[in-house]
Amino acid sequence: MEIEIAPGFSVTYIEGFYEPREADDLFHALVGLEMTHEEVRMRGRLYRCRRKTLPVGVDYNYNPASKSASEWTPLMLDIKTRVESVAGPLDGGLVQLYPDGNAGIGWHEDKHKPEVVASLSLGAERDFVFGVGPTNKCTEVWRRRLTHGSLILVPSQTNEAFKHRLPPTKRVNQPRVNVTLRRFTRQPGTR
Ligand SMILES: O=C(O)CCC(=O)C(=O)O
Repeated sequence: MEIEIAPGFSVTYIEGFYEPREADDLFHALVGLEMTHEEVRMRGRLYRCRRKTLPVGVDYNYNPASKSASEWTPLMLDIKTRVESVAGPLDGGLVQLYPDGNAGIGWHEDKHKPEVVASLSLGAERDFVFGVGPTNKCTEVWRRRLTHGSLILVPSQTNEAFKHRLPPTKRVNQPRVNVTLRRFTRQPGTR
């Protein structure tokens, strides 16, 4: 389903992209992966995030502290192939574990102008928000609760015109896994 998040800007949201039983299996396989806390370097300081991450396939230098990618595994290649059936060719991926509602991700746009960002949600339902304006004063324009097994496709125009975030929430005390796959217009390793 194509959804207009603001006049002229859309995303595609596919509820049940993985049906519940498959989504459960995938969630359990991914939650068992070895992931390490995400670290972000900002204004010379290193911050340790609550969420854990595992980059796969292609190095994605979105932050000076971003990690090197691991090799594709059969599990990750299966996900990539399945997501490519609706998103077209994809380069690399990032698996993220939000252990509970205290973990989130702040306002940002995806760096290096990906042509498309395909984002798969598994586990606890969390709100995903788009906003406009500078990072410290971003105004929310659209919000959607992303369900277990759903996929959201964000085209480059929407990624570049808006920031997005996953706000922390007291409502959730269960883990969520996100797999984000991207197609880049140029080598992501170049800063
Ligand atoms: O977990 C999510 O749904 C959002 C992830 C995200 O914004 C990102 O990886 O850039």
